Amino acid sequence: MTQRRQHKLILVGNGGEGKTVFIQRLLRERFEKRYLPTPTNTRVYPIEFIRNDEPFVFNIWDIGGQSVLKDFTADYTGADCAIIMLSDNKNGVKTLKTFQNRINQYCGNIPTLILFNKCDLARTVENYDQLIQTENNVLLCSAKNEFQLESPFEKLMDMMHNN
Ligand SMILES: Nc1nc2c(ncn2[C@@H]2O[C@H](COP(=O)(O)OP(=O)(O)OP(=O)(O)O)[C@@H](O)[C@H]2O)c(=O)[nH]1
Ligand SMILES: [Mg+2]
Repeated sequence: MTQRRQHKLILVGNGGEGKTVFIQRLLRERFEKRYLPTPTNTRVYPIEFIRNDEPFVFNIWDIGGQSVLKDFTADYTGADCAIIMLSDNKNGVKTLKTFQNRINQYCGNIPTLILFNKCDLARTVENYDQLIQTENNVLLCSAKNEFQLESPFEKLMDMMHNN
């Protein structure tokens, strides 16, 4: 019998980078223009992909970025992969190390992708160009334009396979 592979994926980043809207677009919902900060109760979205003809389920934990100063670390427990979302905000790049350290501290050395959302904005592409000089596993997407919404998961599956 085929086993469904279940993985806990934490989606983290500063408030307003587009984490929730990105998930909504993956789920084929309309683009939400307003910024509605995710409240303190983290929501989990199971999303299934097919890998080598077998189901591969990411349970995506959408962790509100406004809560970064609160003790949200309980949500990190047991994650086996992570996406740190950045976008046009320069502060996001500055706080990247904070998220990386936090993930290392609570989850160990799990496969972690840095995803620049809002690549429809020039400032995002500038931030991306700067970061790829020093970091590996960095991708661009746009939740607004539905550009590369699934590639991050293909990449993560590759990273997990090679881990
Ligand atoms: N231009 C542009 N705007 C986007 C894109 N994705 C999201 N946004 C906008 O970014 C804002 C924040 O989106 P959210 O998804 O709520 O951000 P978040 O990261 O979940 O924020 P927190 O829940 O506070 O952590 C909204 O106004 C969205 O319309 C994108 O690809 N391009
Ligand atoms: Mg949110």
